Formats: sequence, C-alpha cells, structure tokens
Amino acid sequence: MRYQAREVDVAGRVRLVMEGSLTARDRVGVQDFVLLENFSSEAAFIENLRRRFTENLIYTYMGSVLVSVNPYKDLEIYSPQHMERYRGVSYYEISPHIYALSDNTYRAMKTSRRDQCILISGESGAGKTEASKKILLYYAVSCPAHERMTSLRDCLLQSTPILEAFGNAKTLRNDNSSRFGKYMDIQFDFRGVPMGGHILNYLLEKSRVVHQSHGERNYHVFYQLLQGGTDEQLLQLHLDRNPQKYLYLVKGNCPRVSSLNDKNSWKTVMKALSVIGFTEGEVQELVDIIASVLHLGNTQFGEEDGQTYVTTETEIRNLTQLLGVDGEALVEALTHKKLTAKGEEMISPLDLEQACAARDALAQATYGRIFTWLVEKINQSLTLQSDVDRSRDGSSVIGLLDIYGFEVFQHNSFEQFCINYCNEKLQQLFIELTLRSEQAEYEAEGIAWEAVQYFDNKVICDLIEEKHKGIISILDEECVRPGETCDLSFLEKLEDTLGGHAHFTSHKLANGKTRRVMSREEFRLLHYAGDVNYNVSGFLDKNNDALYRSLKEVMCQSTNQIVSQCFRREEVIDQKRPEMAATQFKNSVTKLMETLMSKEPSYVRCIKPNEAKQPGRFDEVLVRHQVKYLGLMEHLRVRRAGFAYRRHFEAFLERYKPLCPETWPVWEGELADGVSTLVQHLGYKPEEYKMGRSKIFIRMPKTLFATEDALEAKRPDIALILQTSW
Ligand code: AOV
Ligand code: MG
Repeated sequence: MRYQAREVDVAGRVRLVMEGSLTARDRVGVQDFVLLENFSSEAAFIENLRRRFTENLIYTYMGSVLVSVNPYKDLEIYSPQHMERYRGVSYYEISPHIYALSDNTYRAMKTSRRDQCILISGESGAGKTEASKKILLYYAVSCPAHERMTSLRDCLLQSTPILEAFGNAKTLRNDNSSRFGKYMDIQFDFRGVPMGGHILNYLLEKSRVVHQSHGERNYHVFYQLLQGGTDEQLLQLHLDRNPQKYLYLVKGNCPRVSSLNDKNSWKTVMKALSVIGFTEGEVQELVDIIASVLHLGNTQFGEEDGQTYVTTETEIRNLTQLLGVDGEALVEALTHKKLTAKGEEMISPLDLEQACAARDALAQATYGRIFTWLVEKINQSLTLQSDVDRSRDGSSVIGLLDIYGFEVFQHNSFEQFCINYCNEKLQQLFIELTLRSEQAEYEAEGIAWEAVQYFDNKVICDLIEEKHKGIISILDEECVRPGETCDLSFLEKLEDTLGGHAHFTSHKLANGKTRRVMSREEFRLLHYAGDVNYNVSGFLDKNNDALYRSLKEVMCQSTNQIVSQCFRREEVIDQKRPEMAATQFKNSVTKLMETLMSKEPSYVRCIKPNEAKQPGRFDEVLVRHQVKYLGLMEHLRVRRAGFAYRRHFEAFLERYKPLCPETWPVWEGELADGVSTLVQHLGYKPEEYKMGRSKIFIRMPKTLFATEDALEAKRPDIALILQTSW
C-alpha cells in the first residue's frame, strides 16, 4: 500500500512531505520525535502525535522527555505485568511509557546517587495528576521493600484519595481538577528501598469553598459526605442529603457529575484515613468541621436600624455544637469587629455586606487550615524510618511535582493569576534546564555546540515577580497603602507602572485596539501559553486574606482539637502582619524552583486532545496550541540542533553487533573501536555521524532507520525500535 502525507506550507501551497509504503512505522508514527525526518515541521509533529493517539499509543518520547496525550479512556497498559516489562529496560527498547520514565529515573538515582525530580506539566485536564499517580504506583509496587515498609507503601498510596477529596473539584476544564499544587518527595535508602515521603502543598484555591462558577462544584469532600455518610451520621451532623440545600454548594448548579461516584469515594476516603493512622476521634472531628463549613454557609444575616443580626439561629446552634465554640461569642464576632486604636480596644458593628464577608472569610480560613493540617498529618505517617536509617550515606530522593495547569476561563481572578505565574516559572525552568543539559552533553562528549534561538519567558516572570515594579509588589503595596484603595486603584497603579510593557495591557492602555474585548476591570497578560484577561475584582481582599481577630479568638477556643491546632492563641496575640498571599506564594514558588534546580530533572509534558473530555477525539487546533506553548517544537529544535540520535557505545554495539561479522558475537576490544568498525561495515558516511567520548551521535534519522531495517531483515524476532505497539 502506498502512503502519502501532505502539508500546507507558509505560502499556502500543498506539498508532499512523506511518501512510501505503509509500514508499521508509517501507521503508528515514530516513538521518538527526534526521529522525525522533518523535525522542524509542526504539521509532521502533530501528525505523528495523531497517528499514535489513534492507535492508543498515548506516549511518545522527545529525547528524555515523555509526551503524553490524555486518552480519556482506560487503557490496559498499567497492570503489574506492564510494570514488570519495564523494569530495568532502557528507553528505546520498548514502547514509550510512563513506567519507563519512572524506572529510568529510579535507576539514575541509584547509580548516580543524585536526587531526581519528575516535573509534570500541561494544561488543566491534560493528565498530570493521573500521570503522577501512575508514577507513585510504580514506585510503591515495584521497588524493593522490607516488611516494616509495607505500611509506608500503603500510606504513600492512600494519601492521594484524601488529598483529592479535600483539594480537587469539578471545574469546567476537568471533573477532577487539582485546586492545589503538590510536590512530593519519596525518600530511598542506599539500596533503593523507599524509606519515607514528604508532601509540600501550594496555595489551595480557598475562594471555591464559598463560591463556584456555573457548571463547577465545591471540593469533592462535601458531596462525598452528603452522599456517603450514614443516615445516623447525617442526623448527628444536622445535615440534609441534598447538596442543593447548602448555599456553599448550589452556586454552580451542578450537584452530580457523571464521571464521579461520591458515595464510593467517601468510603475510599474513610478507609484511607484509617490506613494513614487517623484515630476515630480525629475522623469525627474532621467530619464535624466539614459539616460546620456547610452550616456556616447557610448562616444568614438581617439588618435593621443599622444593626446587623443573625437570622438563622439553628445554624449557630449547630456550629456551637459541632465546633465546641461559644455561640454568643461567635454571633458577636460575625457581626462586629474589634479594633485596637492607640492601645484601646474598640468594638464596631459590621454592616450586612461586611458580616457576609466575615462569614465567608471564616469558612475559607477554616477549610484552608484544615487542608494544611491534613497534609502535615499525612507527612507524619510518611516519616516512618528511624533516624539511624535516615542518616545512612547514600540515601536520595525522587521528587514528584503535580501542580495545577495553565488555566484560562471566561472570568480569571487572583487564583488563575497565581496558577499561571507558577506555570510560567516552570516553563522557565524547563527551558533553562533542557538547554543547559543539552549543551553540557555536547561539551562532555567533546562535540561543538551551536547556539539555538528560543523564546525566553523570563521577561514575563519578571513582569510578575520583580521587586518594586512587578505586579505582585504593586498589589502588596496597594493592600497596605493608607487611604482609599480598591481593586480599581490597583489596576490604575498597574497601568501607570507597566503601561508600555510588551506583555501587559488593559482596556485603557489598549484603547479598544485588542481583538478580544476587555472590560474596564481587566488587565491582560501575554503569557508564554497565550493571552489571559484577569479581572481585578477581589484581588485586594484575596491578597490580604484577612480574618477578623475576634473570629480567630472564637476559633482558638474551640473544643474541637483539630480546630484549636489550626487557630493558635499566639496568632491572636501576635499583631505582626503576616505576608500577603501572593508574596507567600511567590516565596514558596521560588523555594520550589531552587529545590527542583538542585535535582536531576525528567519531564512529562501532558497534552489534552479535546475540550469535550471524550475518548478518540483529536482536536488539531487545540493540540497545536499546546504543542506551541509547551515549547515542544523549540525543545525538538534544541535536541535536533546537530544530531537526531545518540547512544552509549555499549548499548549501540549490543543492539547492532549482529550486523557485522567482526563484532558478532562479541567484540573484545575497546567499545569505541567496536562501534567504529560496525558503522564502517554498515557504510556510514563521515558526515552522517560523530563519535563522542562515550556515545555515538547520528545526524539524520534515516541512517538509523536503515540500520534498524537491516537488523529486522536479519533478526525478525527483535522488537524494532520506533514501531513497537503494546
Ligand atoms: P490534570 O491534573 O492535568 O488537570 P487529570 O490528571 O486530573 O488532569 O486528568 C483529567 C482526567 O482525564 C482524569 O480524571 C481521567 O478521566 C482522564 N485521564 C488522564 N490521564 C489518563 C490516562 N492516562 N488514562 C486514562 N484516563 C486519563 V488540573 O488538576 O485540572 O491542571 O488543576
Ligand atoms: Mg491535577
């Protein structure tokens, strides 16, 4: 069968880019993008992705980077047998897989004794969390472990359903969207046995607790409790099974999601809590808090003669009972604020709007702190090993980063700003590290390196984080500036300071000259991944993240031990203002980047094939956009700057030695000489390859393909590189 592939060139002419018989390689594409003949053609790149996706081959390498396309269906490729197949096997010898990346990272850690990290990126719904779960499963199941470590293995795995219940929610982009960032270290001893773990969590989207956009939900755990709790339990918590009864759950008008089973998930979460080591008492307290947040949401206020009062006595009674707080003090704190002026304490009433805001701030603070408390508790369960083990030489870690992906909604707020900033930083790290390692490899092998042009997004990172004139600094200043400040005054400050910056614009600055209409409340950032309009409404409040002192006082007297651990007395006494939310986030992102920089990175780049979350659909426009902003073409250019393919002498000789009588069955001499003998016998021309210090570099894929074809002719039993299927 003849096969032709065409693409439209810049001038709009249709040209033939591929022609040949339809071999397996044509059908399923190449398993490594560096082996694409036409490596600078985006059309060829996407065609390769599409072909593989159609054949359910969702993974493709680009050198050591793993590109993954979300299949939106369960593929039978993650069984223990698959794990077994990938153990100890190097890339190229078998179909690309997340297990191959996991295994290679593990072996690199063991042999080099260097800390590793796996960075998973991609937009919301692209499959990052699923990828990170597969990696974790691989380590939990396939690493050697001694008996007392089986509980660690369970804790590692069971931490996921808990954090997902409390930190994931349905958004328009993803039914199980992570609304927090997660960096997890898995610690191994010198033998490669998992010895412990540690999780760092980043900025949970707290506003979701009190408000959801249409078609979105609050955190899974609320619906799980209502669906999965027993009748008796709900009675005790004064809860109704119907989520629509709760004001914090109705805003998105989306109580059920067909892809989620809230009832079963509740069971899973309860089991996970017990595996992690939560006592019955702690679970009860945790459930009391979840219920309290719902009751707080239903707490309503009235206003008469300038006096705000609570109209829902029952809710206050429920809160008093569940949280073990003083009901009167709670009502007082929800309707009044305490001020200290010139050393004197004054009480001033809140108006209706302020009281609602105070209530919502309390709900968000409570939920946010519980989440952090949960992470700490899980961390305790992951710290199992004795100090003796920990201090042994040769222990190292593999870090796993699964953070919220780049997001663009119709309405983008402070949360999207932080999330997209974090993605911007990760992209910067990716560019820096891949470029650097490529250069380092050429230098180490003694091969000349030619500089490659690429887009450096540092300019956007600076725009956001620079001291004094970055957006975060300006936001902080506006939050503490005395006098009348509001979200719009913040926007004006941005316009004054940043007008003229190539990556910043707003309604006023653009003067109606932008393609997508912006409102007066929006500013636009030209991110590496695309343009995003941010609405400034709520920015100051969210950055301030303040909770009235009187509410903190009530909470720190709670008889619920988890609550009293989350609201400490010292905080009420300490008058020092903590850092603002965006600055806190910036600092933790900076720290994260330092951590990642100190490790040997591997990358998984996830791609979302369609917006409908459906299997079998490959939306080329959507995919092209992601290929562009993930910098995949750029990375490929870097990888292909000189040579498409490189291989250690040993591995190359091992694979192709049957092709040459002098190297078959064994080559006794130096490896480099063996490779030289082999390629000369194969007829490689001097311009087609270069010998490095420990590797052979092959310029064009067709040279390698010819060698592979020769191997296939000789050894039909060998699984061919580039055309393997499952
Ligand atoms: P994300 O982590 O990248 O988004 P997820 O990992 O949650 O995205 O993936 C979204 C959904 O896609 C999952 O719930 C699965 O239904 C499906 N999916 C992803 N990967 C696979 C796979 N390998 N096999 C089968 N189904 C898959 V976000 O957390 O929103 O940025 O903040
Ligand atoms: Mg996720």
